[in-house]
Parts: sequence; C-alpha cells; structure tokens
Amino acid sequence: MTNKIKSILIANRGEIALRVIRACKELDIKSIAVYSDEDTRSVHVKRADEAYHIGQAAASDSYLNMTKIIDLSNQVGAEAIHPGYGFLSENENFAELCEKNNIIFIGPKSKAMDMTGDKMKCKAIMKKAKVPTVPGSDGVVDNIEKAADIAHSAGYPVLLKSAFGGGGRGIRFANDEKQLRQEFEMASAESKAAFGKAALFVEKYLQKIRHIEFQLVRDSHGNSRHLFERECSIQRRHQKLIEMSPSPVVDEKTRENIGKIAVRAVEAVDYLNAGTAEFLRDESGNFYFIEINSRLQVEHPVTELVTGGIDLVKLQIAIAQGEEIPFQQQDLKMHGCAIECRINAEDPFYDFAPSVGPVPNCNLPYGPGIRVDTYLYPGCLVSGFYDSLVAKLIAWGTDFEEARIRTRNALAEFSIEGINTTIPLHKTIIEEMNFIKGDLSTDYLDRFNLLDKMHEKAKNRLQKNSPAAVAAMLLQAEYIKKGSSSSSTAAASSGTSSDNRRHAGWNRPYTTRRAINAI
Ligand code: MV4
Repeated sequence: MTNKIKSILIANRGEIALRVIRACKELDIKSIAVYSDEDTRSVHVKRADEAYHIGQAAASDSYLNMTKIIDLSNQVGAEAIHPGYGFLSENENFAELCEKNNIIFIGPKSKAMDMTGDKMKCKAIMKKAKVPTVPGSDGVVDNIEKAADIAHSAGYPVLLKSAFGGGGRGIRFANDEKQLRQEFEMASAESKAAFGKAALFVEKYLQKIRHIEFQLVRDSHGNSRHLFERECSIQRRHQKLIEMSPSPVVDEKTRENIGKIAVRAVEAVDYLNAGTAEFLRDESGNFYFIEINSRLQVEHPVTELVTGGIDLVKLQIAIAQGEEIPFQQQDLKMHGCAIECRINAEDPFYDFAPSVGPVPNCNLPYGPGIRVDTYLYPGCLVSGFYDSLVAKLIAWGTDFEEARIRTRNALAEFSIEGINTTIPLHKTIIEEMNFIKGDLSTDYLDRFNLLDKMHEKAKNRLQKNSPAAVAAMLLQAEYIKKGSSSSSTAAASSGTSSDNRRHAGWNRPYTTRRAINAI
C-alpha cells in the first residue's frame, strides 16, 4: 500500500521552502528546489539537493507557472510536489495536472479542492453535514425580494457576500432593508461586470468576532484527527499578524466539541492530508464554520509546538505516500502555549508600505522555547515581487505568560538591517493590556488604537536619543493621515497617492530607518 516517496519538488520559495527541505532531509528524501531570477542567491536554492531555474522574477513566469513546474518535475523525475502555501497550493487545476502526470500532489485531491474553493458549494455541504454555518441564504440569491426576506428572518444587520470574493473582497454591509436594496443593486452590477454573473448570498452580520481555526489531518484510510485550535484574531486587512494556541476562550470541552465538528467538516468533502477549518466565534461563544483552507498554513508551527512536537510536514508526506496517521485522537494533549508573530517587510509607520532591498546584516533570536522560521541571512535580498513575510517568530512556554515574555524578549533581540519590518508593532501588541487579558477580536488593532500606541512608544524612545528621527517620523505620519483620509479602506492600496507613499517609503533616509528599527 505504501510506497515511500524518494524525491519531492518544492514549488515555493522563502521560509516555507526551507521548512519542507528540512523535512525531506530528515526523511532521506531528495529535495528539489525551483527558483526565479530574483532568487538566484536565496538560501532555499543552496540548501536543496538540487535546484532549477524556472523563470523571471514575476510569479506568473516562475512560481505560478504550472506547465513549467510540471515539465520540470517530469524531466528530473520528481515523484511528488509540495506546494507550500500561497502560489499553486490551493489551485485545483494544478492538483489535477499533477494527478494526470502521475506526480503526487502533497495535499488534497483536486475534487476536494474544488469543493473547498467554492464558498457557496462548501457552505451547502456543511449545512447538510450538520456543521453550524452563519445564518442566512442557503445558496445564491438572485433577486432583491428574496434577499430582503432572508435578511428579515436572519435579522439585521446583514452582509452581502460574493461567491467569488475572498480575503474580505466583495463584502457589503446593510443595516436595514433600505440599505440592503441599494447595496444589492450595486453589488449585482459589480459582480456582473467582473464575472459575467451575479452570485451573491446573504449572511447575518456577526459583531465583535474572533477568528478561531482548527488544524486537521486526514489519511487515505479515512482516519481524521484534529490538532486543536489556533486563535488568529489579530489581523490587519485580512492579513494575520499574530496567532496562538490555545485560544484564551477555548476550554477543554469546547475544544472537544468544535474539534468533532471540524472533523465532520473535512469528512464531508472527503478531504485528504493537512487542512484547516476556519470558524468565526461570536461574543456568546457560538462557533460558525466559514471555510476550509486546503493547504499547510503559515501558522502551522504553533500547532507543532503545542502538540508536543508533531511535525506537520513529515505527517503530510506520510499521508501522501499512503501511510496511516500514527496516533489516535485521545493520544493528543494540549502542551503549554505557543505564540507566532509574522514579521513582514512592511513599514508599520508608513501605512505598511512594502520595504524591500538588500539586508546587509541581521541577528536572529534564539534560546529556550524560541523558534524562528526564516529565509533571512546577512547579505540576503528581500524581494518586492513576492509575499512580504520574511520571518516567523514562534515562542513556546508552559503557559501563555511564559510564551508572551519569551516573545517579548526575542523581539528585543531581533535585528534586521536595511529594511523596515512589523517588529515595532509586535513589540507594542505583546505588552498591551488587552492582549495580555486575551480580549481579542478581528478589529483588535482599531478597537484599542494599537497604531497610535506604537507611535507613542516610538516617540518616547526616540526623543531621548534621536530628535531628528522623531521629527521625520511625525511628519511622515501626518502625511499618511492626509493621504488616506479621503479614500476608503478598499481604495487605500491603489491609486496615485498610495504609489507616492510607497515610493517615499522605499526612500526613507537611512538614519531615520536605523533609529526606527531600534525601537
Ligand atoms: C463575516 C464577518 C461577520 N459576519 N461574516 C472576512 C473575510 C472572510 N473570510 C470572512 N470575513 C468576515 N465574514 C459574517 N456573517 C466578519 C468577517 C471579517 C473577518 C473574518 C475573519 C477574520 C478577520 C475579519 C475581519 C473583518 C471581517
């Protein structure tokens, strides 16, 4: 039944490529890296057993180039492909191409990916499987009268969501029927223009929610296990900043209950390999399923640390080669607490403008309970072509407080020269009263004015040793406020004013950058 995989092509870059290479080395599997023009000096190229150039810097020419990657896999005899996260990881066409070419795609089957990729289809399947979903329409709502009926029975306020949306795109809010009628018309027109058809559904709007997800694994023998939850409520514009396990609001009984529901969710779509069931939790403690992420996630190390060292990548490979999951549900025990900070090459003092270029030097933290997953090394290049994640700091402690203090101290040890990162924001959050209390929600940053708190902290620190840097920073902060006040959040990332801000961000004077990085 099982036929050990001897070679894996890693269709990814950065820290996740390194993560997969390490698992391959432990399992004595040949690792095959791919790289673009921009990544010739990247460390995943050096560490893999073999590395092949696949195209120009733009992802569409390289890491997203399906035919190129499949052809190369055939040429070099790669038995399997690990897609990492992002890029082709949730592309059912790519999974299908692998299947057709007799290459093992380390992930679910294309059929399951097709079901998890379509929000409405997935929601309907979950409802049938008695997995709780957000109250609202059963499927696509094609006329306003039907939408008004459903909104009335679900109760206002409601959201209009597009079946084609993702990452918060295509979501509209309605407080009452009048607003619903307006929004419905606009959303239909927009959807028709973009996709040729309107596919809208209505949901009750849940207030002050937490994003809590369950890690799942399922093997080809039909065994399913959940590996507990991760709390991912601290986000900015649908990008997670901090994840932790356990969630401060999930007790043993809730974990068992929702864990069972999450297992039911993956079984309903005949899921294979590692995946995540995402839930929204309202203030009364109700959980609502929203979607399945059919990939290994950025925040998987948090789960690896609290399960006492289950290696999720090795488990993925074992499942892909037909093995059974080597543990029972009752063998798993929550072990301590883990917190992950995503360190992005973005300037938190400058509207999170991308900050790219060479990193002349860096110093990574280590010590008891500290894990850093990163592609950084002194002299490396942080490219503007790809995702801005440059490092993940994951701290483990016997309890939340120990993990938090270890995170705080490790953030203080971290130094990355040449670019700006989200480290100053993490330093602010990790000492913030509501974070410590566990009062988290998806609007945590706004609700507790974390950006203002970060500015305040920076000002106090800088005033002592670098007044010129303070002046420059305050001026820039004013400029950002003026520039973004006239545009909505959705429009803030496009257009001329934002381009100017980004450009200015790249050209931040070195002395200012150095002072700010020292905060
Ligand atoms: C919601 C919601 C409130 N009520 N649905 C945003 C992206 C998509 N994955 C689901 N999203 C939301 N759906 C209902 N009925 C609030 C959000 C939401 C959100 C969800 C998860 C994590 C962060 C979020 C930030 C803002 C809004």
